[in-house]
Parts: sequence; structure tokens; C-alpha cells
Amino acid sequence: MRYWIAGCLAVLAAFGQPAGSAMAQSSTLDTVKARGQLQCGVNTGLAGFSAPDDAGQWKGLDVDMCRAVAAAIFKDVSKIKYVPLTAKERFTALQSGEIDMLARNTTWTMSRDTGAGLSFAGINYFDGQGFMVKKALDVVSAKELSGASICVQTGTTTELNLADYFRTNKIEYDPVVFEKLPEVLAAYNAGRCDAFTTDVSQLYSIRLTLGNAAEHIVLPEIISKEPLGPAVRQGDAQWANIVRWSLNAMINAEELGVTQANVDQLKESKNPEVRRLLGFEGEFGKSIGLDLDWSYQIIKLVGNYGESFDRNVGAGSPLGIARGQNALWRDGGLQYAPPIR
Ligand SMILES: N[C@@H](CCC(=O)N[C@@H](CS)C(=O)NCC(=O)O)C(=O)O
Repeated sequence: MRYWIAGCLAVLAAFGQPAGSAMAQSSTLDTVKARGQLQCGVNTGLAGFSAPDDAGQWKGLDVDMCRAVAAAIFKDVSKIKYVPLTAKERFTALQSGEIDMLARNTTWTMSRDTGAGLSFAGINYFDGQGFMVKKALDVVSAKELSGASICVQTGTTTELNLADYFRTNKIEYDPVVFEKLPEVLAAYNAGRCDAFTTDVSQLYSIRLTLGNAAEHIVLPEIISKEPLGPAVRQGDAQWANIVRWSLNAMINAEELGVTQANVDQLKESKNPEVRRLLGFEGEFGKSIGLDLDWSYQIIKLVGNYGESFDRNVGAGSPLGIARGQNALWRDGGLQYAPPIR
């Protein structure tokens, strides 16, 4: 018996274990540090969230989540390998250990958070699902889409919301389902479907790529809650904390008025909350395995949440999305981070 067990273990050792379970046992932070690079799963190309610019540099609100974590760990935002993933590929990439974190317009749902081997670390964009149609269709409400064909991508929350909405409103429709976004868009452009549905932020982003954006309208109905946020593999609490508190640091920095431009000046601040945020009081970095200046580095190298929002998707970007639900709680929005104390 003993021999058999030993033999079994030898076989296990020889063939190895799935990367995901092996990674969950060792610390993701140690793995990332030893590799000298954060492997971050992002969208294949969604302007404002994650897309390479003309110089090949990845930019976007989700990309800034990757950059914040790299800043906290390495004090260097170049130490990132961006792994572009489709909707269908994203969770397997995380489970298999191909990526350390996922920052890819991904909705936090109960089934994903509990059943898919992943944990969500916060919400970096409050979104909801909507519809886009060609203006020429002369439709002003989703309720007028009776009998319409609607393009949708598989592997998303979008498919189920679509079915729910039309069932609840007792409207007949014809779903046209594709695995990849370019296929969805080609079908929409070619008139194979009357409407395209996904998260509203993504509709605005995609509309800019359609040639004549003014020919398409986003209908007023928001049919779901889509809290988008970064996710990690289940089973490594320290790593989840690093990602969660990197986002919280950005939101708290906005609330405290700490920006990329004034962060060095504010090293002299007497405000105890600012002093804790910048690592001069308490030992908050230590508790997550990082240096005391972890959040200073995030603000210095990436900026606060509001700065990231504005330059990527907000007023300072081609998307021009209003802060809306993504404003800070004190400004009437939903962004609220627990305090660093
Ligand atoms: N937030 C939704 C939808 C996210 C999603 O994957 N949206 C599509 C439609 S815009 C997308 O990003 N596709 C790009 C791709 O798969 O490369 C989810 O988490 O399921």
C-alpha cells in the first residue's frame, strides 16, 4: 500500500498538476515577482477599456487596473504582459494560470464568483446592457423591436439578459449568436441583424469604430445591472487583496484629492487619511505583502480613479461618457471604497 501511494505521488509529480491548482497552492504574488512580470488578461480591443494605441501601447480603464497592480508590486508599469482574450476564453485563461488577473469588461455575477473558480475584487465600472440600432431603422425604444433579429456574442451575460428582457415584455425576437465580436459587427453592418446588444459602455466604444457613428443610436432602455470588475483565481486571499486594494486606493485617492500631479507635494500633508494612503502612517502595504509606498506608486504612475476614468472613457477621451453611476458616492454616484485604516 505504501509503495502504491508513493508510486501514485511519483506519477502525479511526473505529470504535474493543472497550472491553476498548482498556482493556488503557491502564492501568486511570489510567482509574479519571480517572473518579473504581471500577466494581465484584457479585451482583444475595446477602445477606452483595453486597446493598443497607434504606438502599440495598451490603454484603457481596464488596462489601468493592470498598471495599478504592477505599480503596487514593481513600482514599474512596464512590467506587464497583456494577454488579449475573447469573452469565451477569459475564464479558462485565469483558471489555467495563463494570466494572474483578468481586467476585461467582465460582469461580477454570483455564478462566476462562486462556481467558476474565480473571485471578483471590486467594481471599476458600473454598467448596464443596452441596444444599438441603425438610425435608418426608425426605432426609438427597445419595446419596438418586436420580430427583430438581434446580434449577440456568446460567453457573455448579454445572451441571458436578452432572453429575460424579451420574455418579460412578451416580445418575439430572433437572436443571432456569434462567438467573436468581429463576426457580430460584420453581421450588424451587413444588415443581418436589426440591433446589436451588449453593455452600454461597449456600445459607445464600438460605435466609434463603425465608420459613421452618427448613423447609429443607442436606445434608452438599460435592461440589466453589469457591475464590471477585475477578477482573480479563487484560493489566494493575499492576491485578491492586492487587486482589491489597488482599486480601492485609486478610488480613495480621488476622494482625498490626491492626484498624479500633486502626490509628491502631498507627501507633506498633515491629513491623517492622506498620510495613511501614501504610506506615512500605519503599515498597510505590509499586510498585503508589499512595500509601504504601494499606493503612492499607484497614484504616481497611474493616477486616481477619476483621472483614469476621464482620460480613458470620460470627458477627456473620444468616448466622452458622463461619470453617472461611476461618480464618487459623495457626488451622487456609486463609487465608494472602504477606507485605508
Ligand atoms: N460584461 C459582459 C459582456 C462582456 C463582453 O465580453 N462583451 C463583448 C461584446 S462588446 C466583448 O467584449 N467582446 C470582445 C471579444 O470577445 O473580443 C460579460 O462579462 O459577460
